Amino acid sequence: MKIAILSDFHLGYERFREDAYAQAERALNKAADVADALLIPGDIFDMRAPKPDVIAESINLFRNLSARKWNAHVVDFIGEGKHFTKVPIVAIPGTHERRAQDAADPVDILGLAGLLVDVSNATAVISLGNEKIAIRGIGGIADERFSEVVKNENPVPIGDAFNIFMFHESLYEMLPFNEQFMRIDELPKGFDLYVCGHIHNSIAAEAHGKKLLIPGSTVLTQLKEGEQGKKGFWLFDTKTYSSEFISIDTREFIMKRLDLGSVTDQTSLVDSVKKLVDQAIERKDGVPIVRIVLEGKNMRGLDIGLELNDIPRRYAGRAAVEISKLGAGLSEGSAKQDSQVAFGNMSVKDYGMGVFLEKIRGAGVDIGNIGPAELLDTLGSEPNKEKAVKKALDRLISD
Ligand SMILES: [Mn+2]
Repeated sequence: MKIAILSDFHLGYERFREDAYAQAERALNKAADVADALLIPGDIFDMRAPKPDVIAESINLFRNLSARKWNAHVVDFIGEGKHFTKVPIVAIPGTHERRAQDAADPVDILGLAGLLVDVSNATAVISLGNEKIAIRGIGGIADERFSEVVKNENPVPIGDAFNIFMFHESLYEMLPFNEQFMRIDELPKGFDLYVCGHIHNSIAAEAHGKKLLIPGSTVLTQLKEGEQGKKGFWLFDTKTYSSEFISIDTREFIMKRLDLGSVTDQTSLVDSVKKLVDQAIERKDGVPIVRIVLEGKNMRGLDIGLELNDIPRRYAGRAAVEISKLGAGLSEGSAKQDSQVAFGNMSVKDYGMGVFLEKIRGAGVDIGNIGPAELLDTLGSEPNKEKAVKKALDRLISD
């Protein structure tokens, strides 16, 4: 059976809203052309409560896919929930869609509408001819809880099928900056293939001697150096145990660095930035995204703000220019500005989580097994403040 693995569409992502939709559609259609089944390991949506027009977009996408002729079908479903379609499109919610336990997330909505099969805490069996594949999923959860959930759930392969474990988490081997991230060898054993979302560049690795495939996102979200690579999906063939990365057309992203130490005055700063942007967009189609990172010490006290702010406007229609001053010595040691610069490169959610963790640590509270992310989620799951606090306390005590 040929299986396409595609992930992290981030539908509704404000910054590149049209790209998110167009590139997801391109990837899904191309995947449906060549594969018998589609696996989507999370972050179909960019948020846990997408606006109705984003939900409408997603329904359009998946209804068109469902209307195609599929030879493979979902024939069995074991575990939490139900399946409402036989169309072989199987997904889990990611961290962006994650809500408190028992609350419906937007992937649930697509599952209930019969547009895909949601396998968070379940196994779906897909059959084609006399071949069966079984996909066991665990939806995206807080990183610090994943090892524990895997231990408790103890996902096991089923007999008489090619078994796939699908999840959406940070893995320490790929993101070695948090000790709490899952190690690859902690993944459940005995599966024939491991499929993971969450990480936004495509990776082929190994877990327990089997392939671990991470497709990466179909849209740019972080503007990091690693995102300059091609976007697309993995096509895996169970017959030959081989995989191939199939790329899609996407808006181009080019990142360039400028050493402030080499810049002598205001005019040469502006000229240098423009020169880098011009080089980046030379012979490029469409409107590429260009990020210029200013590095090194600003020894001459150049006023970086004003004149550079005008550059993105000058390139309107030709390039989406972002000039990042992170680590560029703007603050020259001022702690207040440092924290603002750091915040500038962080999502509001991550920043909020940092503040929340700091407060918890400061209060000397042991929150046990529940994990700060789950706790924050529970607190945010109720519009009524008193109810939210009661719910969070209940969880703390029961955990
Ligand atoms: Mn993602």
